[in-house]
Amino acid sequence: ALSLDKLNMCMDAKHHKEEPGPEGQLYLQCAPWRDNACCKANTTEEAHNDNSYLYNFNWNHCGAMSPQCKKHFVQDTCFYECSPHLGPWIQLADESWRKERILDVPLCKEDCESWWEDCKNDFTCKTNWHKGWDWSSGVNRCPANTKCQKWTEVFPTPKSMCEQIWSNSYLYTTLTKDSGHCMQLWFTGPNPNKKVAEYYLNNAQ
Ligand code: FOL
Repeated sequence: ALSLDKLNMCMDAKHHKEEPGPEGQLYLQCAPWRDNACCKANTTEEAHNDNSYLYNFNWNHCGAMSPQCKKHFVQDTCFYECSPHLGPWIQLADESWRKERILDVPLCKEDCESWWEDCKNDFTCKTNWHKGWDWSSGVNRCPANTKCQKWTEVFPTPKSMCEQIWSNSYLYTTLTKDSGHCMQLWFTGPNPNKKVAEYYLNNAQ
């Protein structure tokens, strides 16, 4: 947040570094960010654990989340904690646990759709996973006024899931990875999102 460089900065949130930089040992699914990251190695290890200390968040709040669904939440955590190219979408947040958040990051269609496809046989009780949980046990449980439902009842479309689950962190788009105009959760090699951030900075949304 101290940075004036919107193309290379970290948000002021719970676990982010002040400034991005290389991290040799980023864990498994977070390894693609190792050349330049806002996360520390221990954050990326924790990101792969259930009920991790990052947010004490329980993916298994409606029975065990399937492994194919969980891998997308791990990837989302890597993207959220590690990305140094979210500057154009960083906003002040009015929340106890972070000063800044991301809003309306244009997500590539493939990443949103494969996430929803891999989760569509899972269950959840809430559309917004940021707010309104029962934390009395230390991890989030479904609040009393809710019931576990099929994923597709709670999130009828990929767009509804990608936009609602984290309070509009993401904007659903029909842009594909090859457009260069949407952000990718899944990539190998050099981070393709730097050019995307550059595009949106120059074309002031
Ligand atoms: N991924 C993305 N893409 N964007 C995000 O904003 C994001 N945020 C988290 C994880 N991955 C993300 C953090 N998740 C609570 C719940 C979830 C969470 C962080 C904190 C939580 O404590 N909720 C309380 C309200 C807390 C408060 O606002 O003071 C609750 O009522 O359930």
